[in-house]
Amino acid sequence: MSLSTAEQRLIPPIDRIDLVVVKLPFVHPFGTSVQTWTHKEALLVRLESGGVVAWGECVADPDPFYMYETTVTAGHIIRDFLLPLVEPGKTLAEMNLRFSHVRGHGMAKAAVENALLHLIALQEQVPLHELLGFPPRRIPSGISIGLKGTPEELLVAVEQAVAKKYHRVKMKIKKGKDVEWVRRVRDRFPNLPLMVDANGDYGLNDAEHLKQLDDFNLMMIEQPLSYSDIFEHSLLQKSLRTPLCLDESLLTYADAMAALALGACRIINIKQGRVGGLIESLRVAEYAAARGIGVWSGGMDETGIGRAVNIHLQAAPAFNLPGDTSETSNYFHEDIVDPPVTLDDEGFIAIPPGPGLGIRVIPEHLQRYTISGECIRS
Ligand code: OSB
Ligand code: MG
Repeated sequence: MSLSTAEQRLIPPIDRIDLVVVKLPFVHPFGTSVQTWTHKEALLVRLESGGVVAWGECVADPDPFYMYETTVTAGHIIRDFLLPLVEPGKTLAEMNLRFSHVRGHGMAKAAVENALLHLIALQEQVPLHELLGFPPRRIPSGISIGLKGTPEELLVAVEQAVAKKYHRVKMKIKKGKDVEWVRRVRDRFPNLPLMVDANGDYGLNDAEHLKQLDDFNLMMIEQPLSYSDIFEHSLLQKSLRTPLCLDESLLTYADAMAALALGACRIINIKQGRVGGLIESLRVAEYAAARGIGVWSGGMDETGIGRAVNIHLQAAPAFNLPGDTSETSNYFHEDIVDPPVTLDDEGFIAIPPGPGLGIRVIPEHLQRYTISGECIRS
């Protein structure tokens, strides 16, 4: 399998490692049932090797409201437990085996793995998707629209997304902002590929209420029940026609196996950071896709570094549904990388060409949005 080629790559000697935290204001607040974020704060891993500089973005938020990891816990785990396991001359497969000694903390692991894969791709002068084993393809776009104050505001946002030709639109829901809000969008856009994401706001005792969503021909309902549940989703799925999609509940390959075996979902959202990196994501994606499960790449409102990683990952054919990768302008007035992500006139995203991620970190922008920096090794 092509995947093994990336796993068998050797870790290069590393001259310098920095952990940098950036904080960028969002164009508009991003509301979910668990938190409203006004900024993207992200921990970046910077590697320097033989004059080549590579980056990995940790997808953890500064708070533990989506997932238990935070930028601070990720810094701690990376500095004190993961980097000591990164040994030049060993393969990435060996590194991942060592990383498995650290329980959980997939976002921290992914940040290190992403940076190393970026470094290796740059040194070999190949695009990341090629290092992972996949030829380029146009990536169908999707957008995640946060909770709004009124249904009218939501309709404006959906209208803008439709005009951009996004291949599917996801709207966040929570108790009190669900069935009627979906009805409003559906009435206005009867044929739009539409889905909802509850970020775990409901319980199994809301099953009758959620059943009403079956009337709207939704592509899926993402994570209706608890972030830590798989079993109850399998009960809920039996009572709904609409496919369920798991996000928060799937932290590992074993979680995905359990979810599929129980029939807890028909679709999975893979956030490469949540499952511990690109190599692990491809294992999970290929496992699920081979069993007829819909697979797509989620997002964490990443800066241009993490966004580029998600785009390269989606070159893999196992990602068989449009994901949550939307245009840079949907998040930031100004990003830390060039070029920004844009859609073509058919709503596709081109994989940025060139070695590595195909993007350039803009030093002045990086400096403008950096809130802390720490050199770990030099
Ligand atoms: O549940 O998918 C989610 C963003 C932050 C935390 C959780 C989620 C999201 C998104 C946005 O839905 C995805 C994106 O646009 O990157
Ligand atoms: Mg989600």
